[in-house]
Amino acid sequence: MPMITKNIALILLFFISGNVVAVQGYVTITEPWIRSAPPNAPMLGAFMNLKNNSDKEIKLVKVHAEGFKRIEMHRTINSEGMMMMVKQEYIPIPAHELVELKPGSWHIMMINPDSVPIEGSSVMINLLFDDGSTQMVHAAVKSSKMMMHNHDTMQMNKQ
Ligand SMILES: [Cu+2]
Repeated sequence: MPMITKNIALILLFFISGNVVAVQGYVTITEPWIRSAPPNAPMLGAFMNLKNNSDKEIKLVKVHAEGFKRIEMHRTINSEGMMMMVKQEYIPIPAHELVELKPGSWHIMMINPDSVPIEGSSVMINLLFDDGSTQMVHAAVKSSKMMMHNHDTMQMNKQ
């Protein structure tokens, strides 16, 4: 019983602090979000920060969410001046490093939604890592303008 109480306390703590969404295993996930898209969009990009707190590389190997036909891991690369998305078997998170899934870089591609989630809603995403740990995050659906305030290239959108 004391163990369960402790876990509940931890969960509450992370709920209250808001920013840190999940701390289990060796990967800390923060700021999960999905870029809002038109109602007929065939796919949506999901983004988050993955911090590896361990001494070994950890790979994100599988992503699942209800209501999507298929979910892939992608990386956007510049190939002779053309930006293109390339499907990845996994997303590597080097020891002690932070990998930012963000537009134009690594991202999760959520393909063929039953219905495109509306802005302001959230989608539960399950992540499986190669150390056997799984995590669940609630990704808020937002426009990219709202979420890019940290990035220099999007400073012009700030009021
Ligand atoms: Cu993609």
